[in-house]
Amino acid sequence: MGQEQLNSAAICADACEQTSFAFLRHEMPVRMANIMKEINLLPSPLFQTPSVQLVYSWFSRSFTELLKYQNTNENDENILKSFTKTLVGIRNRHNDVVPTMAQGVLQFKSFGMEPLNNQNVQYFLDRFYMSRISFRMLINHHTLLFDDSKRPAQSRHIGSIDPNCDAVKIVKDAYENSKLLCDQFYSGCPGLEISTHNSQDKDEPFGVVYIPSHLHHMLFELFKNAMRATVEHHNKRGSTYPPLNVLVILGKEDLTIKISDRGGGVPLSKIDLLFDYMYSTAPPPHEHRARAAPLAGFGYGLPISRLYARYFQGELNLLSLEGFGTDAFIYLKALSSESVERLPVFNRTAFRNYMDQPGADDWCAPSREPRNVGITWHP
Ligand code: W6P
Repeated sequence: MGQEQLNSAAICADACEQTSFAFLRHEMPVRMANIMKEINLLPSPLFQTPSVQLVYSWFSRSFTELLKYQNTNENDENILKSFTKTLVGIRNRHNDVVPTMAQGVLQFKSFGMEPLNNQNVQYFLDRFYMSRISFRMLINHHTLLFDDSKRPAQSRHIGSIDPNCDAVKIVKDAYENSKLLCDQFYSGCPGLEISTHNSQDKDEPFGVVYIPSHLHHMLFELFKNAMRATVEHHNKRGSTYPPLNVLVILGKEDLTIKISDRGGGVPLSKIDLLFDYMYSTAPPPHEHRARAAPLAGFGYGLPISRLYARYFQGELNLLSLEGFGTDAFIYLKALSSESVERLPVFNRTAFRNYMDQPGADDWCAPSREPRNVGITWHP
Protein backbone atom coordinates (compact mmCIF):
# COMPACT_ATOMS: atom_id res chain seq x y z
CA MET A 1 0.00 0.00 0.00
CA GLY A 2 1.65 3.21 -1.14
CA GLN A 3 1.25 6.53 0.54
CA GLU A 4 0.18 9.44 -1.60
CA GLN A 5 2.50 12.43 -1.54
CA LEU A 6 0.66 15.64 -0.91
CA ASN A 7 1.64 18.87 -2.63
CA SER A 8 0.69 22.03 -0.82
CA ALA A 9 -0.08 23.78 -4.08
CA ALA A 10 -2.20 20.92 -5.33
CA ILE A 11 -4.73 21.32 -2.57
CA CYS A 12 -7.16 23.48 -4.45
CA ALA A 13 -9.61 25.79 -2.81
CA ASP A 14 -12.68 24.19 -4.26
CA ALA A 15 -11.69 20.56 -3.83
CA CYS A 16 -14.96 18.99 -2.93
CA GLU A 17 -15.67 17.28 0.32
CA GLN A 18 -16.33 13.92 -1.39
CA THR A 19 -12.87 13.94 -2.96
CA SER A 20 -11.18 14.78 0.32
CA PHE A 21 -13.23 12.10 2.10
CA ALA A 22 -12.30 9.47 -0.47
CA PHE A 23 -8.62 10.42 -0.19
CA LEU A 24 -8.49 10.43 3.62
CA ARG A 25 -10.47 7.26 4.32
CA HIS A 26 -7.80 5.41 2.35
CA GLU A 27 -4.71 7.48 3.14
CA MET A 28 -5.10 7.76 6.93
CA PRO A 29 -5.30 3.99 7.60
CA VAL A 30 -2.35 3.43 5.21
CA ARG A 31 -0.19 5.89 7.14
CA MET A 32 -1.35 4.41 10.45
CA ALA A 33 -0.53 0.87 9.35
CA ASN A 34 2.95 2.03 8.28
CA ILE A 35 3.84 3.61 11.60
CA MET A 36 2.21 0.83 13.66
CA LYS A 37 4.57 -1.64 11.97
CA GLU A 38 7.47 0.45 13.26
CA ILE A 39 6.08 0.74 16.81
CA ASN A 40 5.97 -3.06 16.75
CA LEU A 41 9.70 -3.22 16.04
CA LEU A 42 10.78 -1.08 18.99
CA PRO A 43 13.09 -2.76 21.50
CA SER A 44 10.79 -4.90 23.59
CA PRO A 45 11.43 -3.14 26.94
CA LEU A 46 10.29 0.11 25.34
CA PHE A 47 7.37 -1.44 23.44
CA GLN A 48 6.15 -3.09 26.66
CA THR A 49 6.00 0.12 28.70
CA PRO A 50 2.45 1.11 29.67
CA SER A 51 2.93 4.44 27.84
CA VAL A 52 3.82 2.88 24.49
CA GLN A 53 1.04 0.29 24.90
CA LEU A 54 -1.42 3.13 25.51
CA VAL A 55 -0.29 5.00 22.39
CA TYR A 56 -0.53 1.78 20.39
CA SER A 57 -4.08 1.21 21.62
CA TRP A 58 -5.04 4.72 20.44
CA PHE A 59 -3.77 3.84 16.97
CA SER A 60 -5.70 0.54 16.96
CA ARG A 61 -8.96 2.30 17.87
CA SER A 62 -8.47 5.06 15.31
CA PHE A 63 -7.51 2.57 12.60
CA THR A 64 -10.68 0.53 13.25
CA GLU A 65 -12.86 3.65 13.20
CA LEU A 66 -11.49 4.69 9.82
CA LEU A 67 -11.98 1.24 8.28
CA LYS A 68 -15.75 1.57 8.82
CA TYR A 69 -15.84 4.15 6.02
CA GLN A 70 -14.17 2.00 3.36
CA ASN A 71 -17.32 0.93 1.52
CA THR A 72 -19.65 3.76 2.32
CA ASN A 73 -21.33 6.12 -0.10
CA GLU A 74 -19.41 9.40 -0.45
CA ASN A 75 -22.55 11.15 -1.72
CA ASP A 76 -24.40 10.57 1.55
CA GLU A 77 -24.16 13.82 3.47
CA ASN A 78 -24.64 12.10 6.82
CA ILE A 79 -21.64 9.90 6.16
CA LEU A 80 -19.50 12.91 5.33
CA LYS A 81 -20.64 14.62 8.53
CA SER A 82 -19.96 11.57 10.66
CA PHE A 83 -16.52 11.14 9.04
CA THR A 84 -15.55 14.70 9.98
CA LYS A 85 -16.70 13.97 13.54
CA THR A 86 -14.61 10.81 13.57
CA LEU A 87 -11.55 12.80 12.47
CA VAL A 88 -12.05 15.30 15.28
CA GLY A 89 -12.41 12.41 17.73
CA ILE A 90 -9.16 10.88 16.47
CA ARG A 91 -7.35 14.20 16.79
CA ASN A 92 -8.49 14.53 20.41
CA ARG A 93 -7.65 10.92 21.26
CA HIS A 94 -4.06 11.45 20.09
CA ASN A 95 -3.61 14.88 21.74
CA ASP A 96 -1.19 13.68 24.42
CA VAL A 97 0.97 11.42 22.27
CA VAL A 98 4.14 13.52 22.73
CA PRO A 99 4.23 13.58 26.58
CA THR A 100 3.03 9.96 26.71
CA MET A 101 5.83 8.75 24.43
CA ALA A 102 8.31 10.85 26.45
CA GLN A 103 7.13 9.04 29.57
CA GLY A 104 7.73 5.71 27.85
CA VAL A 105 11.26 6.79 26.90
CA LEU A 106 11.88 7.88 30.50
CA GLN A 107 10.78 4.46 31.80
CA PHE A 108 12.93 2.79 29.17
CA LYS A 109 15.95 4.88 30.20
CA SER A 110 15.48 3.82 33.81
CA PHE A 111 16.22 0.26 32.65
CA GLY A 112 19.68 1.49 31.67
CA MET A 113 19.36 0.49 28.00
CA GLU A 114 20.39 3.76 26.49
CA PRO A 115 23.77 3.36 24.79
CA LEU A 116 22.71 0.31 22.81
CA ASN A 117 19.36 1.55 21.59
CA ASN A 118 19.76 5.30 21.45
CA GLN A 119 20.15 5.30 17.65
CA ASN A 120 17.06 3.14 17.13
CA VAL A 121 14.98 5.35 19.38
CA GLN A 122 16.17 8.53 17.66
CA TYR A 123 15.39 6.97 14.27
CA PHE A 124 11.97 5.83 15.42
CA LEU A 125 10.88 9.05 17.11
CA ASP A 126 11.90 11.19 14.12
CA ARG A 127 9.70 9.02 11.89
CA PHE A 128 6.91 8.69 14.44
CA TYR A 129 6.61 12.44 15.06
CA MET A 130 6.91 13.18 11.35
CA SER A 131 3.98 10.89 10.69
CA ARG A 132 2.10 12.62 13.53
CA ILE A 133 2.72 16.03 11.93
CA SER A 134 1.23 14.65 8.72
CA PHE A 135 -1.88 13.17 10.43
CA ARG A 136 -2.65 16.41 12.19
CA MET A 137 -2.07 18.43 9.06
CA LEU A 138 -4.50 16.22 7.09
CA ILE A 139 -7.17 16.31 9.82
CA ASN A 140 -6.84 20.06 10.40
CA HIS A 141 -7.01 20.70 6.70
CA HIS A 142 -10.18 18.64 6.19
CA THR A 143 -11.98 20.00 9.25
CA LEU A 144 -11.06 23.61 8.45
CA LEU A 145 -12.35 23.23 4.91
CA PHE A 146 -15.53 21.29 5.54
CA ASP A 147 -16.65 21.92 9.11
CA ASP A 148 -18.81 25.00 8.52
CA SER A 149 -18.85 25.99 12.18
CA LYS A 150 -15.06 26.34 12.11
CA ARG A 151 -14.62 28.16 8.83
CA PRO A 152 -13.60 31.80 9.29
CA ALA A 153 -15.89 34.12 7.38
CA GLN A 154 -13.15 35.81 5.41
CA SER A 155 -9.72 34.35 4.95
CA ARG A 156 -7.27 33.95 2.12
CA HIS A 157 -6.17 30.71 3.78
CA ILE A 158 -7.00 27.41 2.13
CA GLY A 159 -7.62 25.15 5.06
CA SER A 160 -4.42 25.34 7.12
CA ILE A 161 -2.36 26.63 4.17
CA ASP A 162 -1.61 30.28 3.49
CA PRO A 163 -0.84 30.64 -0.24
CA ASN A 164 0.89 33.95 0.54
CA CYS A 165 2.49 33.28 3.90
CA ASP A 166 4.38 36.40 5.08
CA ALA A 167 7.52 35.08 6.78
CA VAL A 168 8.53 38.49 8.17
CA LYS A 169 5.17 38.95 9.90
CA ILE A 170 5.45 35.51 11.49
CA VAL A 171 9.00 36.30 12.68
CA LYS A 172 7.60 39.39 14.47
CA ASP A 173 4.65 37.46 15.96
CA ALA A 174 6.83 34.60 17.21
CA TYR A 175 9.33 37.07 18.70
CA GLU A 176 6.54 38.92 20.58
CA ASN A 177 5.07 35.66 21.94
CA SER A 178 8.47 34.51 23.14
CA LYS A 179 9.27 37.97 24.56
CA LEU A 180 6.15 37.76 26.78
CA LEU A 181 7.55 34.63 28.44
CA CYS A 182 11.06 35.99 28.64
CA ASP A 183 10.01 39.32 30.20
CA GLN A 184 7.84 37.50 32.68
CA PHE A 185 10.55 35.17 33.97
CA TYR A 186 13.72 37.20 33.53
CA SER A 187 12.33 40.75 33.78
CA GLY A 188 14.10 41.61 30.57
CA CYS A 189 14.58 40.41 27.03
CA PRO A 190 16.93 41.00 24.11
CA GLY A 191 15.54 43.23 21.35
CA LEU A 192 14.87 42.24 17.76
CA GLU A 193 16.59 43.56 14.63
CA ILE A 194 15.27 42.29 11.31
CA SER A 195 16.90 42.70 7.91
CA THR A 196 15.35 41.35 4.75
CA HIS A 197 16.61 40.71 1.28
CA ASN A 198 14.38 39.70 -1.60
CA SER A 199 16.68 38.57 -4.38
CA GLN A 200 13.72 37.95 -6.66
CA ASP A 201 11.74 41.16 -6.68
CA LYS A 202 12.40 44.04 -4.32
CA ASP A 203 8.80 45.26 -4.35
CA GLU A 204 7.13 41.96 -3.68
CA PRO A 205 6.51 40.74 -0.11
CA PHE A 206 8.08 37.54 1.17
CA GLY A 207 5.19 35.30 0.28
CA VAL A 208 5.58 31.55 0.19
CA VAL A 209 2.97 28.81 0.17
CA TYR A 210 3.21 27.48 3.72
CA ILE A 211 1.36 26.51 6.89
CA PRO A 212 1.78 29.57 9.12
CA SER A 213 1.33 27.61 12.36
CA HIS A 214 4.27 25.35 11.41
CA LEU A 215 6.57 28.30 10.75
CA HIS A 216 5.40 29.98 13.95
CA HIS A 217 6.13 26.81 15.93
CA MET A 218 9.74 26.67 14.64
CA LEU A 219 10.44 30.37 15.14
CA PHE A 220 8.89 30.44 18.62
CA GLU A 221 11.12 27.55 19.66
CA LEU A 222 14.27 29.16 18.27
CA PHE A 223 13.45 32.54 19.85
CA LYS A 224 12.87 30.94 23.26
CA ASN A 225 16.27 29.25 23.09
CA ALA A 226 18.05 32.37 21.81
CA MET A 227 16.47 34.57 24.49
CA ARG A 228 17.23 32.15 27.30
CA ALA A 229 20.87 31.82 26.22
CA THR A 230 21.28 35.60 25.89
CA VAL A 231 19.71 36.43 29.25
CA GLU A 232 21.57 33.71 31.13
CA HIS A 233 24.88 34.65 29.51
CA HIS A 234 24.54 38.35 30.38
CA ASN A 235 22.96 37.92 33.75
CA LYS A 236 24.20 41.10 35.39
CA ARG A 237 21.23 42.99 36.81
CA GLY A 238 20.21 46.04 34.86
CA SER A 239 22.46 45.23 31.94
CA THR A 240 21.07 45.52 28.46
CA TYR A 241 21.17 42.50 26.25
CA PRO A 242 22.66 42.29 22.77
CA PRO A 243 19.70 42.06 20.36
CA LEU A 244 18.68 39.02 18.33
CA ASN A 245 19.56 39.63 14.70
CA VAL A 246 17.20 38.07 12.18
CA LEU A 247 17.81 37.85 8.44
CA VAL A 248 15.00 36.84 6.09
CA ILE A 249 16.23 36.08 2.59
CA LEU A 250 14.22 35.02 -0.43
CA GLY A 251 16.24 33.32 -3.11
CA LYS A 252 15.19 31.42 -6.23
CA GLU A 253 14.97 28.10 -4.46
CA ASP A 254 15.07 28.78 -0.72
CA LEU A 255 13.52 31.11 1.76
CA THR A 256 16.10 31.24 4.55
CA ILE A 257 15.68 32.69 8.01
CA LYS A 258 18.74 33.19 10.21
CA ILE A 259 18.42 34.03 13.90
CA SER A 260 21.69 35.12 15.51
CA ASP A 261 22.12 35.45 19.26
CA ARG A 262 25.05 36.38 21.46
CA GLY A 263 24.15 33.94 24.16
CA GLY A 264 27.62 32.48 24.61
CA GLY A 265 27.17 29.62 22.17
CA VAL A 266 27.21 25.86 22.55
CA PRO A 267 30.34 23.74 22.04
CA LEU A 268 30.30 21.67 18.85
CA SER A 269 30.29 18.43 20.86
CA LYS A 270 26.97 19.38 22.49
CA ILE A 271 25.03 20.57 19.42
CA ASP A 272 23.74 17.11 18.41
CA LEU A 273 22.49 16.56 21.95
CA LEU A 274 20.04 19.45 21.51
CA PHE A 275 18.23 17.29 18.92
CA ASP A 276 18.57 14.00 20.84
CA TYR A 277 15.25 12.70 22.21
CA MET A 278 16.81 10.29 24.70
CA TYR A 279 19.09 12.98 26.07
CA SER A 280 16.37 15.66 26.17
CA THR A 281 13.98 13.36 28.03
CA ALA A 282 16.03 13.75 31.22
CA PRO A 283 13.88 15.34 33.91
CA PRO A 284 15.15 18.90 34.38
CA PRO A 285 17.38 19.55 37.40
CA HIS A 286 15.28 20.56 40.41
CA GLU A 287 16.53 24.09 40.88
CA HIS A 288 15.75 24.81 37.21
CA ARG A 289 12.31 23.32 37.11
CA ALA A 290 10.32 26.19 38.57
CA ARG A 291 12.36 29.05 37.21
CA ALA A 292 13.35 28.10 33.70
CA ALA A 293 10.57 25.76 32.64
CA PRO A 294 8.64 28.34 30.59
CA LEU A 295 11.62 29.00 28.35
CA ALA A 296 11.98 25.27 27.93
CA GLY A 297 15.35 23.94 26.88
CA PHE A 298 14.38 20.55 28.22
CA GLY A 299 11.97 18.87 25.92
CA TYR A 300 11.29 17.96 22.36
CA GLY A 301 11.00 21.51 21.03
CA LEU A 302 14.08 21.51 18.83
CA PRO A 303 13.90 18.02 17.28
CA ILE A 304 10.21 18.49 16.52
CA SER A 305 10.82 21.94 15.03
CA ARG A 306 13.41 20.35 12.76
CA LEU A 307 10.76 17.84 11.65
CA TYR A 308 8.34 20.66 10.84
CA ALA A 309 11.02 22.18 8.60
CA ARG A 310 11.74 18.83 6.92
CA TYR A 311 8.05 18.00 6.49
CA PHE A 312 7.88 20.26 3.42
CA GLN A 313 11.47 19.53 2.28
CA GLY A 314 13.14 22.25 4.34
CA GLU A 315 15.75 22.07 7.10
CA LEU A 316 16.62 23.52 10.49
CA ASN A 317 20.26 23.85 11.57
CA LEU A 318 22.29 25.32 14.38
CA LEU A 319 25.82 26.66 13.92
CA SER A 320 27.42 27.87 17.10
CA LEU A 321 30.56 29.77 18.06
CA GLU A 322 31.30 28.66 21.58
CA GLY A 323 32.16 31.60 23.80
CA PHE A 324 30.17 34.01 21.62
CA GLY A 325 26.77 33.02 20.25
CA THR A 326 24.65 30.84 18.00
CA ASP A 327 23.16 31.11 14.52
CA ALA A 328 19.95 29.17 13.90
CA PHE A 329 18.82 28.61 10.31
CA ILE A 330 15.40 27.69 8.93
CA TYR A 331 15.26 26.73 5.25
CA LEU A 332 11.91 26.58 3.46
CA LYS A 333 11.25 25.85 -0.21
CA ALA A 334 10.41 29.11 -1.96
CA LEU A 335 8.48 27.29 -4.67
CA SER A 336 5.26 25.49 -3.84
CA SER A 337 6.01 22.90 -6.52
CA GLU A 338 8.88 21.71 -4.30
CA SER A 339 6.94 21.79 -1.03
CA VAL A 340 5.78 18.21 -1.08
CA GLU A 341 5.39 16.12 2.03
CA ARG A 342 8.36 14.14 3.27
CA LEU A 343 6.96 10.98 4.83
CA PRO A 344 8.43 7.88 6.45
CA VAL A 345 7.56 4.64 4.71
CA PHE A 346 7.85 1.19 6.21
CA ASN A 347 9.91 -1.00 3.91
CA ARG A 348 12.89 -3.34 3.99
CA THR A 349 15.36 -0.51 4.61
CA ALA A 350 13.31 0.78 7.53
CA PHE A 351 13.03 -2.75 8.87
CA ARG A 352 16.82 -3.17 8.79
CA ASN A 353 17.23 -0.01 10.82
CA TYR A 354 15.40 -1.65 13.70
CA MET A 355 17.11 -5.02 13.39
CA ASP A 356 20.71 -3.81 13.09
CA GLN A 357 22.55 -3.13 16.28
CA PRO A 358 25.03 -0.32 15.80
CA GLY A 359 28.39 -1.89 15.05
CA ALA A 360 31.77 -0.86 16.37
CA ASP A 361 32.91 2.62 15.38
CA ASP A 362 34.93 2.60 12.14
CA TRP A 363 36.97 5.66 13.18
CA CYS A 364 39.85 5.54 15.65
CA ALA A 365 39.11 6.36 19.23
CA PRO A 366 40.99 9.54 20.09
CA SER A 367 44.15 8.72 22.00
CA ARG A 368 46.35 11.01 24.06
CA GLU A 369 49.37 8.70 23.65
CA PRO A 370 51.67 9.04 20.66
CA ARG A 371 50.91 6.03 18.50
CA ASN A 372 53.52 3.31 18.51
CA VAL A 373 53.64 2.30 14.87
CA GLY A 374 56.87 0.38 15.21
CA ILE A 375 59.11 3.03 13.69
CA THR A 376 62.08 4.27 15.65
CA TRP A 377 62.85 7.90 15.12
CA HIS A 378 66.51 8.90 14.92
CA PRO A 379 66.99 12.65 14.93
C1 W6P B 1 21.85 28.83 22.15
C2 W6P B 1 21.29 27.44 22.12
C3 W6P B 1 20.26 27.58 21.05
C4 W6P B 1 19.39 26.63 20.53
C5 W6P B 1 18.50 27.03 19.52
C6 W6P B 1 18.50 28.33 19.05
C7 W6P B 1 19.37 29.27 19.57
C8 W6P B 1 20.26 28.90 20.58
N1 W6P B 1 21.20 29.64 21.25
O1 W6P B 1 22.75 29.24 22.89
